[in-house]
Amino acid sequence: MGGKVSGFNALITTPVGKLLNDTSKFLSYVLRHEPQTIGLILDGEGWADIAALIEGAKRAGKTIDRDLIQQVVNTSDKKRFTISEDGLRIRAVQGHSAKNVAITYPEKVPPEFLYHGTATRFLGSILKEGLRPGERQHVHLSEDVKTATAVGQRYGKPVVLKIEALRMHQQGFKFFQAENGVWLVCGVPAEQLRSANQLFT
Ligand code: HQG
Repeated sequence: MGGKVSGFNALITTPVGKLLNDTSKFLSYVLRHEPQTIGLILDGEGWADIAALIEGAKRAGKTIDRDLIQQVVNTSDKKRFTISEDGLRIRAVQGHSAKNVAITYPEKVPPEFLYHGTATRFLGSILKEGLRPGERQHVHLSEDVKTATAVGQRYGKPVVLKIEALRMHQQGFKFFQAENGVWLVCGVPAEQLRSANQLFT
């Protein structure tokens, strides 16, 4: 899907902003989705060796170094990446589609409501089938309407669904929260969405 490669909201009009944005997209691609395209291996928790990442990028014709990686990590608007304490490894904190990655997220009790931003053109299907993770491993939910609207905007005219998260949790659904605050759930059944009956456009 179009949102598979993630952007970066820095000042992309400046050369430095553009470099950071391009590198962020590249890191999202290899650390979430297609590590094998540069011969990189992610472990089950999503970690990649930074030296191997730099080498793999070089072989693919992309010059990146530790400083640039660190800058992207520090300035990522959504805090997409983390570097390990020993400084040797990096991972994307959520959003994976790579099949061998299954990050152990802390299970948490969600707030009463969470929000999912999507495009109006997906609504018919979503209200029929519920929210599905698609190519990713989880459905992503936000704590506020503003963030969810920005997420939905990536695919067209945004619409935000209000999810009765606490009620779902009480019914046995497991909720997780990634380090960057994004809430994750395996899916949201259509009944939950219809009963909440709350749309923000
Ligand atoms: C939609 C960004 C039809 C779903 C964001 C979404 C997020 C359905 C799209 C993160 C459906 C999947 C994830 C159904 C779900 N029928 N469409 N039954 N169920 N959909 O990109 O949540 O910038 O995989 O509504 O901030 O948009 O990458 O998920 O529109 O946290 O760091 O299918 O990506 O972060 O799209 O975004 P995505 P998402 P980054």
